Amino acid sequence: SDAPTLTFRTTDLRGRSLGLAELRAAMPRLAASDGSGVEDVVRGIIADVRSRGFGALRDLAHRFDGVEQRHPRVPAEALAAALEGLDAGVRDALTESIARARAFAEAQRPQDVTVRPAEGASVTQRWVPVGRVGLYVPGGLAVYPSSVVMNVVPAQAAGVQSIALASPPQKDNGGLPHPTILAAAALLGIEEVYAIGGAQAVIAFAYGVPAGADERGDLAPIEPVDVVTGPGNIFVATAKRLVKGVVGIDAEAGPTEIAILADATADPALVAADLISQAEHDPRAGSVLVTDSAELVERVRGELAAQTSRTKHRDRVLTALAGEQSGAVLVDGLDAAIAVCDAYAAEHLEIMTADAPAVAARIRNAGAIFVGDYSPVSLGDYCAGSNHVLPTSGTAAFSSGLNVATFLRAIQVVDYSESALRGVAGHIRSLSDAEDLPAHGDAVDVRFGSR
Ligand code: HSO
Ligand code: ZN
Repeated sequence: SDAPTLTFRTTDLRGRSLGLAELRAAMPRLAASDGSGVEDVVRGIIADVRSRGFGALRDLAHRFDGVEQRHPRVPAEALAAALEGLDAGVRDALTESIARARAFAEAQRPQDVTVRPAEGASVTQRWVPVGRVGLYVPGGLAVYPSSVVMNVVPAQAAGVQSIALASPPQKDNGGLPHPTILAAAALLGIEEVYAIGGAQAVIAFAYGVPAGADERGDLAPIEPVDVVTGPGNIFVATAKRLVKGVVGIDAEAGPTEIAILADATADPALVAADLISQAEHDPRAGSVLVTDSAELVERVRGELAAQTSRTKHRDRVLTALAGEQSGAVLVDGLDAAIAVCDAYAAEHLEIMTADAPAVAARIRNAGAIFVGDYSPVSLGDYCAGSNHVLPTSGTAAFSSGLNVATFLRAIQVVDYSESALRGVAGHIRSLSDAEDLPAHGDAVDVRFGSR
C-alpha cells in the first residue's frame, strides 16, 4: 500500500490584528467533545458501586476487564515480586526521575505566614496536607510508570499520610495491574494498591467501599480519599468531573499538546522531532509550531516528512499532525508570536529562538515552558525534575500543573487577645449593624459585659 503522506497545515495570521477570542478560535485545537452518552454510563456505575460495593466492583471487573475478582487489593508479595522483576535500566531511570522530582517538590513546600495586625493579635496561614489521596493509573495502550512518579512524588512531598493507587486488572497478569505499574508503586513505597479500572476506581476512591463479606469471609473496606488524581480515558475524566465536590480532583486532562515558539534561528530537525514526540501519544494529540519564518515552516515540513517515515508509531503521529488540532501558525514577529502562544495557553511550550530565556520570561500562559535547544518536552516527561501532569486544552490560562500545593490546604488561624478584640469591637458593631446581622456584634459585646 502507499506510504501515508504528511499533512501539516499552515494558518497564516500575518497582517491580521485579532482580538483574544478571535485568536483563540483561529488557533489549531480540537473541538471539545460532548461526552453526554458517557455521562449516563458513568452515573450508572456510580449508583451501582455506591449501592452494591464490592459486588458491583466484582461484576465490573468481569464485564470490562474479563477477570474474576474476590477483592481488588493487590497483595504485598505481588508488589515485591514486580519490583524484583523490574528491568535494571528502567529501575535506575525511575530512581533518578524520582530523586529529581522529589528534590523539586520538597523545595516547593510553602512557608506558613503570620501577620500581627495589632498588639496581641495574630492571623496565620498554615499549610496542611490532605489526609488521603487516590491515584488512578491507566492500564490500556498507555502504561506510564513515569506518571506514577509524577502523581505520587508531590503528594509525598506535601506530607500526605495515606496514598492509595488503582489501575485496571490485566487478564494476562493474573488479574493484577500491569507489572511495571506495580513496580513503580513499590519503588515509591506505596503499599495500598487496587486492581480496579476506569470510572469505578475513581468512584471507589471518592465514596469509599464499605466492608463486606462473602462465603469465604470478610472483605476489608476501601476508605474514601480527599483528592483523586491521575489521567485516564473519557470515562475516567467524566467520573472525576462527576465526583468533583465530593472530593478534590486534579485537572481533567485532555489529549496532550506541544507548541513550539520558534524564529528563523531554530533548527528544523529539532522542531520536527519534538512535534513528533508528543504526537506519538495519541492521534488526537496537538502539535503546533508558531513562527514568523515562512522558510522555517517549509523546512520543518520537510523534516516532518523525513522523520515520520522512520518513526515507530507512524500512523498515530501522521493522524495527529494532520488533525485540526495541529499545524503551523505564521505571525508577523516575536511580539505577535508571544501573543498567539499566550492565547493558545499550551500544555507544553518550547522556546527555540535567539535569546530563548528572554522570550520565555515574557510568556504568561503555559503549563510548562521548555527553554532552548537542550530542554525538549521528553526531558520534562521523564527526568527534568518538573512534573508532567499539566493543564491541557487552554486551561493553563487559569490552572497549574501538579505540584505540592495540589495536595495542601491553607488554613487561616485567628488568635486575638481580649484587648486586641476590644480594639476592633466598635468596627464589628458598625459592620454587623450595616449588614442587619446584630447578633454578630452582640457576640463581641457580650465578652465585655455590655450588650
Ligand atoms: N507527555 C505526557 C506525559 C508522558 N510522556 C508520559 C511520556 N510518558 C503528558 O504530559
Ligand atoms: Zn510525553
